[in-house]
Amino acid sequence: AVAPTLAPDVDLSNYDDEQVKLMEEMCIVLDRDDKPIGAKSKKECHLMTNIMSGLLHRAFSVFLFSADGSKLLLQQRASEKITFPDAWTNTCCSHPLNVKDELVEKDNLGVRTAAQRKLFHELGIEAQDVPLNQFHFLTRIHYMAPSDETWGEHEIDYILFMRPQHKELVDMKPVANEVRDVRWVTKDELKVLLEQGLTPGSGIIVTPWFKLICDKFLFSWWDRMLEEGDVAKVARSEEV
Ligand code: DMA
Ligand code: MN
Repeated sequence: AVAPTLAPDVDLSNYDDEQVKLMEEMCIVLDRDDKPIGAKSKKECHLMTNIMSGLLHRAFSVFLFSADGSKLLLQQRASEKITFPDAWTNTCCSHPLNVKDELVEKDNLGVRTAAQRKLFHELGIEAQDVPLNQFHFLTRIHYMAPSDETWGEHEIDYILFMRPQHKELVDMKPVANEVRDVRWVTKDELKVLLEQGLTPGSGIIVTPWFKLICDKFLFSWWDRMLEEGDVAKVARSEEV
């Protein structure tokens, strides 16, 4: 059973109405072995007070590539986001919710279903352009990171790659209170962005999970994807 958590009356009145409403979504609460043990609101899951007492939830991070694999789609989070506003990050991140479709564990179907839902919700990418069977699961990472004194993340994050082949760059229509900007970057352009993220005064912020994934895995996986010519092969060798 999940321990009770505090939901103190944090003042959300200065935030975007839609972002506040999304704090009512029910996330999947996990034990240390990634086993679902219950559900808590997105608000409860992202309060540092609860995170400090060990509350952990399930998440995903999508990396969407161009058809030739040379470019990765990045987003800059909207200023309206309650956690990590204005930070540059991978294509799309969010949480599978505590609903039947998104709890399915076989072949990570629940996580892939949530990823397809959020690519449309944040970036206006049509489901038919990002079919469920083209998401490739690479690995999971367990991490914790504060955003400010009140909010933060503590997740087991499922990393998904996709490289759709039907056109060079997928069509999108970013949603203003989710995404401030988007950019397709090459490996070298990404390295410059990460350097800027480390340079005080550059005005560039990079999310902690994206930085972690870049530091640990992304560039070697990206190289292998191009060598193999097939993202599925990289995924099969990486699965845990
Ligand atoms: C949460 O992403 C997931 C990770 C991996 C940090 P998010 O804050 O973008 O979630 P949402 O889009 O649901 O607000
Ligand atoms: Mn989260």
